[in-house]
Amino acid sequence: MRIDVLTIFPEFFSVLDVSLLGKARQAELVQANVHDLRTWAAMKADGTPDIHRTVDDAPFGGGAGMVMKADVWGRALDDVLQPGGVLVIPSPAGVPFTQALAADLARADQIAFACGRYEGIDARVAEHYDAVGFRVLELSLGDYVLNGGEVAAFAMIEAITRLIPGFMGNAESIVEESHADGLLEYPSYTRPASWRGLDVPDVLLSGHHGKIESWRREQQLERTRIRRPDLFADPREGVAQ
Ligand code: JQB
Repeated sequence: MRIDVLTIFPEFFSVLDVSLLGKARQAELVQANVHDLRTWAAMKADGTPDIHRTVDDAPFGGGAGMVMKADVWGRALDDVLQPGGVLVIPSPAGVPFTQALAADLARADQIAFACGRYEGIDARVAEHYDAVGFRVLELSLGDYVLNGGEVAAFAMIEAITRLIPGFMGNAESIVEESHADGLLEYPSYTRPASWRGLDVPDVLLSGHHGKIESWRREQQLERTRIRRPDLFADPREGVAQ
């Protein structure tokens, strides 16, 4: 898989090298390229030089803040997007990013992340790349407001790359974890069996695999019911298969 990140803060992604993605990169399962959007802001839409490398302008219709310019994004994405590539635009107004989408995107040949700032990217950018045949996804990391797309893109990259076939040694550890079956994880414990007066549940020390399995399922159901009633209503919501 090839990942391209376009951002006015390329230095933010230096931590990609030391994160889990570092391993996938070493195994040559992922090629990650981080681009400074201002590379494509050296000239204005009319072809004259822009010494300020401007990436934003005032919104049509008025209002607070600035909007990222379509012409700058267009030049950048024309250079970076490969045929068949997926364009992901993190946005607080996007559809929710889920485990199902992560699993889907783990099969892509290329994902280009367009990280906006200010009040976001001129809406015609998504519209254009959709119109010319690319898969364009405006995705939200969650229902809270960030200052830009970078943190969201980073989280999505981690969620996607760890699902690339061959990335983790142990396929079971992915199947068993949170959200793989639409329920929250059961609680986990390790030694010591007693700590600060708190004991590990007896069943886990019993060696009775059937009882352990049903206890864990019970814990998953109870946790999900209490903490995530939205998932409990339809446990397979947001899950691939
Ligand atoms: C600019 C972003 C997010 C990208 C995701 C999430 O665009 C805005 N609109 C209102 C308030 C703040 C912004 C700032 N902003 C680009 C941009 C926010 C993504 C974002 C996001 N994905 N919250 N915020 N879950």
